[in-house]
This record gives sequence, C-alpha cells and structure tokens, in this order.
Amino acid sequence: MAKWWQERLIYQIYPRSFQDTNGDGIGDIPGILMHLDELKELGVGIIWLSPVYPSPNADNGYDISDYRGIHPEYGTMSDMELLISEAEKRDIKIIMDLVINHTSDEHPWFQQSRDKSSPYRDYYIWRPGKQGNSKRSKEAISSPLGSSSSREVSKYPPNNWTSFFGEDCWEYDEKSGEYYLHLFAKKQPDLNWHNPKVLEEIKSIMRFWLDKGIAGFRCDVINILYKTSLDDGVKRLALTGIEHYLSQEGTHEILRTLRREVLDHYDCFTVGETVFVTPQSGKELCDEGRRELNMIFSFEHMETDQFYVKWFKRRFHAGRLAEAIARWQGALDWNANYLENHDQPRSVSRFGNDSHYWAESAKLLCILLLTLRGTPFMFQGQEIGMTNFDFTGMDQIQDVESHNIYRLAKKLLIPAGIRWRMIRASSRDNARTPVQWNDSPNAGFTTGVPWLGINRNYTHINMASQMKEPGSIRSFYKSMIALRANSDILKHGSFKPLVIKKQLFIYERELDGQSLLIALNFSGRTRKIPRGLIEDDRNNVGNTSAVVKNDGRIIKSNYHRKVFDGLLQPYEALILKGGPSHD
Ligand code: TEU
Ligand code: CA
Repeated sequence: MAKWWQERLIYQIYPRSFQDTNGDGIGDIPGILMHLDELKELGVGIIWLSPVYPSPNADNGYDISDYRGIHPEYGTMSDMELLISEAEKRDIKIIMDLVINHTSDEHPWFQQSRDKSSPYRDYYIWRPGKQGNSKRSKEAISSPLGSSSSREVSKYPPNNWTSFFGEDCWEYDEKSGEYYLHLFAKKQPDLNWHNPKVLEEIKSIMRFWLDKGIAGFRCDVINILYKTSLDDGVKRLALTGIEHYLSQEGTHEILRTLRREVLDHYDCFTVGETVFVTPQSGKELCDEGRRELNMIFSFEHMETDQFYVKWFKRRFHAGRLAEAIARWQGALDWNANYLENHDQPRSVSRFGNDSHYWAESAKLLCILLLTLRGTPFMFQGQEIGMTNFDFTGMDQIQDVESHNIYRLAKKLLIPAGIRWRMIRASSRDNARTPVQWNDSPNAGFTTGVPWLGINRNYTHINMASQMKEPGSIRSFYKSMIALRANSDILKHGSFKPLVIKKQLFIYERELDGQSLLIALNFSGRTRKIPRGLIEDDRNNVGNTSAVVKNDGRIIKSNYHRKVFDGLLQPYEALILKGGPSHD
C-alpha cells in the first residue's frame, strides 16, 4: 500500500527568501500564508519548511537557539499555528527541518555547558587540547582561516579533523579551557549523542512539533550524529576524520529509537539528509524493515559536475548525471528525488541552459524530476526557472560557507579571479536569492531592502507573468504535477534505464504491463533516438499530411509536438506511451 508521502509533491520553502510582508527585507510566515492558494493550485501536497526557529543566523537558521520557538523575524507561534491550520484546510501537510547534529552556540544548553561543572557540560563534545611544545602548538591551533591565530595556547586541538565549511572543527573556549567540536561553522557546536539526555531532549522537541500538527521532519545531516571515536582521522583533502562519524552503528540505533518511541506514534514521515551516502549505506538508512528513516537525500547525482569537492567544477555531462540517477533508482526501492535545494546552485543554470534554451531546458528538468520513481522534491523558484545569481563580488554574498571558503582559498594563494569563479559557480547563495514574484521593484519580494540581492532578470523571469502564460515553465510544472498525480505508472511503476549517452537519457517506467518511455535530450543539438528502441510515427501517419493529430502516443512534450519522428530537438523532452516491448 502506497503511503501518502509517496504520492505527493514536496515543495521546499526557504522562508528568508520567499515573501516579505512587513518591509524588513526578510521573508516571513505571513508571506507563506499569502501564497498558499498558489501552491495548492500548482499541485503541492507537502511543504518542507527550512528552519524558522530562533537563531543567531550564523547559518540562516541551521544554528538553532530555541527548538520550541519561532524567530521573531519570521513571525510568532500563532502565525506558525495559523500556517499549519490553513495548510491543512487545503490538504497540504507541513514538515519542518530537524537540525540535531548541532545547535547554535547561543543555545542556553551550550551557554551553560561552557561551565565545566554544569549538568549541560556533557551535552556537547568538550576535550582538553593535546599537549605539545608551545611553538609548534601555536601553529597547530592557527586555523587556515586565521580565526584563532592570535591566541596563545600551549596545546594542540584534540584531533586532526577538519570541518564541512573549510575551518578547523575545534574551537577553544577560554571560559572552560577546553575545545568543543563543531563539524560546521564555529557557531554550530555538535551535540554529544553519547549522552542519553540529549536523546530525551530531542524526543520531546519532536513531540512538541508533531503535537502541533507537523507531518514529519527533514532531518539535517542526520547520518553523522554519533561520533564513535575522536581519534585522529586519515588525512584527506576535505573532511579528515569522517570515518569516525559517518553512518555509524550508534546513529542507526538513535534513528531506530526515535522511530519507535516518537515517530511511530504519529501519522508522519522523515526524509534524512544523508551526506556521503553510498547505495549500500543509503539502503541501511531507509530500508523499511530496519525502521530508521523513510527516505533519504543522496548526493551522487549532484556531484557529477565537480572534481572531489564542489568548489572544483568540471564541465557538466548529462551522461554522468543520468548514470548516478539510474544507479540510485536501481539501488533503493524508493528515492527522494531532487535537482535543487537551498544548498545547491539552480538546476537550469547547472544542468540545463539558462540562456538560449532556458525555457526548454527548465521544462526538460521538470519532466526528469517528475518521471522518476520516488517522491519528487522541488525548491521555491524552480517552477519559474529561476537562475543562479548575477552578483559580481563577495560583498554581495551572505553565506557563511562561501565566505569561509573564499578566505581559505586566499590563504592557499589561489588568485582572486579564480576564487570568485569558484564562488560564482558553487555558492549556496545561488539558490537563496529572493523569489521573483513580479516585475515591480524588488520583484514583489519586499518593499524594503532585500536581505540578499535579487537577480535583475526578475523583469522577465517572474511568477506573475508565468501564471498567466499557458506555455510558461510554471504552467508546465503544474501540468506535469497533475499528470504524475493521475498516473499510477509514474507514481508506482518500475524504472528501467534504456539509453545513457553523453547528452541523451532514455528510460522506461512500467506497471502491470503498461509502460511509458521518457526521452531527454540534454543538448543544444538535434539528436536521434536510437533505431529499434521505439518506432517513430512516420510510417503510421505518412509525411504527406500537413496537419497530423497526435494519436495519443505522445503524452507530454516540451515542444508541443504532435508527431514523433524519431528526433529530439534541442533540450526536447518527451513522454511516450508504450515502451519497446509494445512496438
Ligand atoms: O547541509 C549539509 C551539507 O553537508 C551540505 O549540503 C552543505 O550545505 C554544503 O553544501 C557542503 O559543501 C545541511 C543544510 O542543508 C545546510 O544548509 C546547513 O548549512 C548544514 O547542514 C549545517 O546545518
Ligand atoms: Ca519580513
């Protein structure tokens, strides 16, 4: 029996950039309420709300200082309750971000934990520095970013690990004379999951929100919770130490406990953001029988345009993307499919063509997302083909990760031009520019000064114009979402890759002997569908008739195609009835 979270489309809202209603330049909950009807009309069944909790915003809400509150800049708890009930009226469910690998350093737990004798001390991972002679150790604690270079401590940090954001991952705290671990920014201390009290706190926080009517959680970096040991790691270009905390048995056990003791008592689901998962470790995290997570986000397909880390881009190659997607479609029974989120550059700029074939390629990506097996997740602005930012310098960037990496790259003597190119291509701010609602000043996002610059292409890429236009990307999304909702083959059929070439991806979905064939041309050139794979219509209809009706074989085309001639136009995407077995 299919679950409701398998049949619905999930739409991610990054509240800061969605819609401002009070002119402070920051999106807010009333702004989400304003657009609920449009989301309903688009076909959204579940909203994933990125963090709206009180936070110093060192990492835009992924550094939480109160898990049971709403940040005043987003509104009040009654706004949140209104959002839940208004969504419910429209049969839209809401899931929230559960960020439990770390808290903010301004969370009261952490503030108290800085006192060695506090009962909260053990909520975090505190360790004394390693002894060493003072000359070498001064070097050892100076981070490549220079954050702690001026301090004199006659100790080394407790181990050699490095963080996700290009800093050291140990920060020395004067007050208690020890270091704390932070795998992300230094304002994000990691919780100590060896402490059963931490588990109890989190269980109660989860119940607090589930009792308010939340339908589940997107679990932030959930497969790194449990640090098995704090021994030195094998030296790596990035993330030294990862073998001590990636998908450890301790984490599996925590997930099973949360499932059994909390989640199973509600009609809800979880999707885990699971970093560096492989098909094997992914299966262990979301296999139904193991009762841990319901779904996971994998990353392999998002890494196909990079070398080793995202800051080193390589030319996009659709074949690599298709291979990664096909591998995961085959590996898991049910995937959480996505091409965008708040951490990733815009898909049309990255996997499509945001200039000449902007609309065609955005629609092709829409067909891809909505014809895979699994729950589709889309990100705000994706439905109108929003593109990467048009910023020209670091002063326009807000993201903590981008600033850290830029500084690190400078330390490593990477020239300014290259540094900026790295940020330009890979910064998370690419996804975070405010939603372009209309062509009025500030794109209708705010009447004040937006917290992050708005892409100047809002005059031609915006929601208002696309709502009216039947041929728009937004209209295409709407019709594809409906098509999927009404198709058992697309929702529940099996997935079979047929052709994976440099710029061509063809696959079949099949259910009870009925099938659909999806053909995607990821290039600016016309491509032939390999002969024999599927017969074209020319024999059936002849070339003579000028007006040929679609005989029902073409289910969807981003070219308004009526006849299938075996060719795919630039960035053409097609859904055809009947696979090879039916020809
Ligand atoms: O992201 C975790 C993560 O590993 C990456 O996606 C990260 O954002 C970065 O791109 C690595 O280069 C999650 C959240 O989605 C992200 O917004 C947070 O900053 C992070 O966790 C910490 O909470
Ligand atoms: Ca606001």
